[in-house]
Formats: sequence, C-alpha cells, structure tokens
Amino acid sequence: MKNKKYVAKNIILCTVVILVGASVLPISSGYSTTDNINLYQKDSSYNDVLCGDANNDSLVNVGDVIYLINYVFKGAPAPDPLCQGDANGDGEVNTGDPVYLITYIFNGGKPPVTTCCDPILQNILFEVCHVNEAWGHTFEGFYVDKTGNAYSYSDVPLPGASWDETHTEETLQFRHSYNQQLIGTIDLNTLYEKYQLIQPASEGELSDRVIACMDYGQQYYVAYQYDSDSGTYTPVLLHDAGDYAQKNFAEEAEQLFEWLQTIDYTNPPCTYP
Ligand SMILES: [Ca+2]
Ligand SMILES: [Ca+2]
Repeated sequence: MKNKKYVAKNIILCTVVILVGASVLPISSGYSTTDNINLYQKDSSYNDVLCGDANNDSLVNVGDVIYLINYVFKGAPAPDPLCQGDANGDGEVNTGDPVYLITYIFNGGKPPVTTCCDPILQNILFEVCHVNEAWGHTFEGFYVDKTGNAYSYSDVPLPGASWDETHTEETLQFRHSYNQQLIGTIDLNTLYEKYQLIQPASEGELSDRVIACMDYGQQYYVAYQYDSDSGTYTPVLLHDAGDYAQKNFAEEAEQLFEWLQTIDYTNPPCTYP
C-alpha cells in the first residue's frame, strides 16, 4: 500500500515538474500562476508564519508548488524561513511538500499544517557586551532580536554587569535604549539556525577563567534562554574575552561565538587560549 502511494505521489510530482519546465500549467484546474486565489489566509498571530507559503506572499497556492520545486530540484533560493516551506509538517522541506500542496490544491487533500516552525517567543536572542572600568566607564555592545535585526548600544550609565545575571525584558530594554543603532539584519533562515544552537550551547562545560589581557575589561558573548512563564532571560556564556578569558566547550557555542564576531567586534581581545 505504501509503495502504491509513493508511486502515485511521484507521478503527480513528475507531471508538475514537466508542466512547470514547459511553462504550461494544468488547464483543467483553471488556475495559473498569476491567479491570486486565497486558499489559506495567513494567521498573523502565529509568529507571522504561514506553513506552505514557500514564496512568502501570504497565500498558499500553485506559486508555492513552483517555488518549492525550483528550490528542491534546481537549487533556487530556499523559503525564508525555510520551515515555512514545510507544508506537511514533517520537519523537513523536500519533495513531499510540493506533492502535499498539489494534493491539497487540486485533489481536495488536507490543508497545510498550522505548526511548522518553532515560534521564537523571546524578543532578544544574542548579545555581545563590552564593559570596562579601567579608563573611565565603558558599557556598550550589540544584540540580535527575533526579527533578525542587530542593534548596537553605547554609553550605558550603569555599573558594568556580569554576564551571568538573569534579566527581565525591562532590564534588557533599558540598557539597549542608549544610542541604539541598527547595524545589520540577519535573514530568518540563519536566525532560526542560530536560535536552535542555543539549547545545545547551554549544555556545554565552561573552562576555567584565566588571566588574559590587562585593562581591557570584559567582552561577553552570550545567547539567551528565555523562560516564558517568568518572562526572564538566562544568559548562556559562549565566550568571554578581555582581562580574563573563559570559553564554553560546546561546539555549538563555538559556532555562535564565531558567527557573532561577523556582526561586530570582529577582533575580540584576548580570547581563551
Ligand atoms: Ca505563497
Ligand atoms: Ca515537509
């Protein structure tokens, strides 16, 4: 029975590939790529993700089938975020998803699932913070939010905080409000990929804290674990560089540390040896 279904799915898929390749769409359906048929309204309350809307135009229709086929078979750009292309909700974006959409659009199959991406519940995901009291007061840094925007902040008139303090939304927003400037935007696929590294990074062992530079202060690289019940952010140390140095031995923490350096502070001082 399973084999029959598999063959049937591939016949449908091959038919569509051929039709798309020849720039001809199924005549009997009466639809074309330019038809603006709203088959499935976007639910903006669900973290702005509409499962199956691979081309991100807030509709699920044959345009998404074509987009997915071009992505899977021709190396065209991926849905952004990638998980939005997961129409059947199996956690992967592959040939099964355009097949699922074809069945839905043309054969009365089930609509796309309503949950395909882990919603990011927290507003702040990552932060790099430089604190130095050796030559006057320095408290500055940058953070990455859930929309992929990276903002710098500076001249925070607070005593330098240690990396391991738990924060509320308010305490983070307060220090981020000083001289806030947009310094970059991360695409959502990259952001989701990095977001998923936070949990494994939190399980990494920390090195000893060793003396490194003199008078630089500390530059903390952290990811945040968010507890939606208490509304608190618990920092996960990825790396600490400066007067003292400390690192997180998890591979995922190392990846996040290297990635954060590409956003700003590209040459962190005196990292862990
Ligand atoms: Ca679409
Ligand atoms: Ca899928």
